Amino acid sequence: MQSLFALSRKRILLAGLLMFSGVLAGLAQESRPVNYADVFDKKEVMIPARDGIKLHTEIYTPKGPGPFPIIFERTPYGISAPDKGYSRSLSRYADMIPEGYIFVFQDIRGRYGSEGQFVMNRPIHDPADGKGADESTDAYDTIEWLVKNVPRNNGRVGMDGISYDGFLVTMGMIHPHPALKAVSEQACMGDTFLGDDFFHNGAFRLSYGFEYVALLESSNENFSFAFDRFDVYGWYLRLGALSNANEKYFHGAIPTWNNFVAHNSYDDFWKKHAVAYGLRETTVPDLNVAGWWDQEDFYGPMFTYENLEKSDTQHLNYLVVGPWNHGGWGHGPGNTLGPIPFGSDTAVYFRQKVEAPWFAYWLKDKGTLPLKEALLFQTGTNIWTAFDAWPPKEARPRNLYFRENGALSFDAPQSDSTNDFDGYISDPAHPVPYRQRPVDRTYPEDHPGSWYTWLVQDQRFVDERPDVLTWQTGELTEDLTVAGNVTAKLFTSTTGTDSDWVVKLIDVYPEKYPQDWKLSGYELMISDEIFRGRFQKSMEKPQPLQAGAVTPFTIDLHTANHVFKKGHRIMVQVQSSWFPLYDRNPQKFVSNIFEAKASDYQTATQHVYRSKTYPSSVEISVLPAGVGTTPARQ
Ligand code: PG9
Repeated sequence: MQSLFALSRKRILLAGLLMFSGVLAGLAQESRPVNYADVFDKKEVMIPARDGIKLHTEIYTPKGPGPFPIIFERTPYGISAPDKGYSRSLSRYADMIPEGYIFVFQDIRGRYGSEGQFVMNRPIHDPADGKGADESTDAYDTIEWLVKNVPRNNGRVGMDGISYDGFLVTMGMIHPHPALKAVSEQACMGDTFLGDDFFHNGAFRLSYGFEYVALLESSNENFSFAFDRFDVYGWYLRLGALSNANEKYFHGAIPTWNNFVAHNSYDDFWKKHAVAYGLRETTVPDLNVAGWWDQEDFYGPMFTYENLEKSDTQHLNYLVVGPWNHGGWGHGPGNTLGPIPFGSDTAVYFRQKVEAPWFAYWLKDKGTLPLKEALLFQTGTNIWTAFDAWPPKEARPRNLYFRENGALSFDAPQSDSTNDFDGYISDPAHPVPYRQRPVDRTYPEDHPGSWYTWLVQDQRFVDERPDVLTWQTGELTEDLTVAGNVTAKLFTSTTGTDSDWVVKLIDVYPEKYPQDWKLSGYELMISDEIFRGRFQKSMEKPQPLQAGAVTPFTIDLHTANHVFKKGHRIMVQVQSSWFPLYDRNPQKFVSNIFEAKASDYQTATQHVYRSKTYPSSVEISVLPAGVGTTPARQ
């Protein structure tokens, strides 16, 4: 999580204390901080799970008479302040503390103060194992203990959490404890092979995967891998073939890295670690929360919402998406992301007008629900919009076709000449950087770090590269509203037998933009994704591509709620590497890329076709003006 790793734990604590060293009345206003000791009685306990493992838990009960509902958050990142002061997690709930809740924070098994063994995204246990325990049963057992043992609780519990903590919320929804009355899963990872932290469509997230597993599995406390340089682009390039990670650094001691090596396709291992494996029905009211520019887990909350919709007969499943990076709604104002302004404090709006009322409604019978179904920030216009369903049924698919001379058009190509393609040479020795260099480490402790905002970086930094193809429209003569699915439909060939395809949908600002000069000509990514060619036919059974053959790829670029404004242009870029976030494809089919040798990496000539027979395009969902979207209450 950004807030956790952007600062060291000691500095997090200091920041928390500085922010909150005042009185209760000032809590909701970040400018008037509070002294937690005046507000809460703190208790530290070890709560037994069904298999006897004890889980380290901190309980913060307000001093008033109560009764109070419980807000429960579980985490692998350590709940306690280093000096045994007040948990860092409290600061996230500043807008809910004045309402009167008992806050409970827990280290999950195998992390920090809890007993047992940590397992990354621990799957649901085999039901045949009567003594089995997992994150779902640990949540259940803890809730059972809390409602029986914590004085002045009102018998209702809510679970909340971002990212890994959000994954733990989704686990809590599986066979939930009857006292669990509402949850908010926020940026949970849904499937780490298909679309979240570790792989996207089978392409391995090298820098993120390497640094994250070192962080979580080197010890039972967070650990920061020591790089010998600031710009890790060069470090990962020098790492060479992926097999060097274990040979030179991990030496087989990092379980999740070993699992990457052992499970290099979408096998049962990944399916069992995915949220959908255990969470098959809507059981408790759930507010799914996602950020349009979440650099870690956008797939997870969107898929979880979509998945739970299928069984949501009681209307318990809701969606909020804002203009945020990973967890960006949980702290700060949310009025900008990098250089992109949003015209209002979107994160404050979420915390005060959505999250706090959500829990007050379900846990305190207070007020009304803050949303009808889906509340989504519309980027480009900077307004909140409300939908009865997401994606909206009223949107119509339209193809933006790749055309000659770098044009992008709603008109399909009519010619079928053998030259109707654009091409480049993809060289694994010179991969395209995914963000502007220097590429600093993922979670730096000593400086702000660019990982958190790379998805909004100006894509002009790769415009001139010969291995990045660009097509764009002319200046739009009227606003174009995109609401719903975005899908790339490519026809490509490669001289190799494996290949990655990266597609980006970009909003190009006018060359002169007096409203905000620094955004003149800015190329802002709206949707993006990568696909590893070996999985073109099957995610389970990777196969070589046929060298030189035109091969279709359908790449889900997820959903967007964006207005391309009059005077802007729409751009699509295609490239074959995004390094070092994604490992380099050897471009020669090998049975396991984690075991590839340096000599397996080779250059390939890539073609992207744009003919009548092979009309590559990006399909967008266009909303007719005034249809389907209502500006939400601000
Ligand atoms: N995105 C983080 C994560 C990584 C891997 C697995 C689960 C979560 C996080 O921020 O917690």
